[in-house]
Amino acid sequence: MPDLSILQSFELSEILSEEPDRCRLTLLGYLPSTWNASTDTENRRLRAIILIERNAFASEHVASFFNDLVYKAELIESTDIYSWFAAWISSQASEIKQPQGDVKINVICPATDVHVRKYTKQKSILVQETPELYRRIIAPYIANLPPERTRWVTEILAGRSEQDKVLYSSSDYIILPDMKWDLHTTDSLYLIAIARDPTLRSLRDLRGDVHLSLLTSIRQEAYRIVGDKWGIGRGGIRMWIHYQPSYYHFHVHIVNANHALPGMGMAVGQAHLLEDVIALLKINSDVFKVMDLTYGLGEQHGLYEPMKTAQSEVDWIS
Ligand code: M7G
Repeated sequence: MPDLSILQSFELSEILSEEPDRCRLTLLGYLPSTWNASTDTENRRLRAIILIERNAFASEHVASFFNDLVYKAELIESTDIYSWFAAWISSQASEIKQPQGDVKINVICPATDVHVRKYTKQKSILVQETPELYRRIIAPYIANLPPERTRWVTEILAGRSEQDKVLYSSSDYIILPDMKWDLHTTDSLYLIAIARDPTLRSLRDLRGDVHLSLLTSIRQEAYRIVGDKWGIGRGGIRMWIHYQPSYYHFHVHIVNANHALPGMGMAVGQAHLLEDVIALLKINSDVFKVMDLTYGLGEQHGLYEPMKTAQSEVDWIS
């Protein structure tokens, strides 16, 4: 009967696959022949493949999660109301501790109603935003957002936060690790480039004659950084711009090209590939001023009701 004591004699020879997004490792190695009584005992060891996968957290135990389960937590970084930690979930794990922790804990405190709505599971619909709807609904919505919403950005740009993490800084933009990244796992590498210009709010504001040099410079520096620091070559990162974003201070997501999971903000419509944005702006400097943009909106989003109502005025289906 296979048991843990035999499993503990596993000799690792190769890691076949690392899937940090799925919290899964696939290992190749050897187990003692006692693992399988029916095998020829002359063979002292048997080749074995082992898949290790972290199970989902059971919601019924979550109330005692911090008391009973999390053994130790180290702050990775903190900006404004956002903090993120690497945490270890047993004392033994801390002895053979993985530097990135067993779990990553993100804390938003104090959380606003907008945060609560953003993180609530919800259904979405697709809406089509014409330039006219942008002027009438989206632009006033952005203009009325409280400045606290993007205080984390101003803290970073003013040099008051996350300064030891900054990977590149110029008079136009800054590149640093995104709060979604554990800072260790290259396969899930996630950086963010933030423009310094506070008047550049979203994809809609991009103009070829003004912003192409900013976008191509971000692309070039991002590749230089990931090449120098993590040995990632050409084609090894995927860069995108969200529309609608959560934060209306222009930024570009820079992510390992092999890191792609549903729920990571890569939905068609929401994520616009930086390469495509550059190509479109080269064709027409004003493309984002005149183009219809179609994207999903969750029913908790502040734009959901007005945009849903306005859809009767947009004939994009028939
Ligand atoms: P977004 O497209 O506006 O919205 O991206 P999303 O959060 O729905 O993707 C904002 C990006 O900034 C996200 O990838 C966040 O993880 C990242 N981010 C947010 N905050 C509050 C911080 C922060 O304080 N520090 C860093 N480094 N990244 C952040």
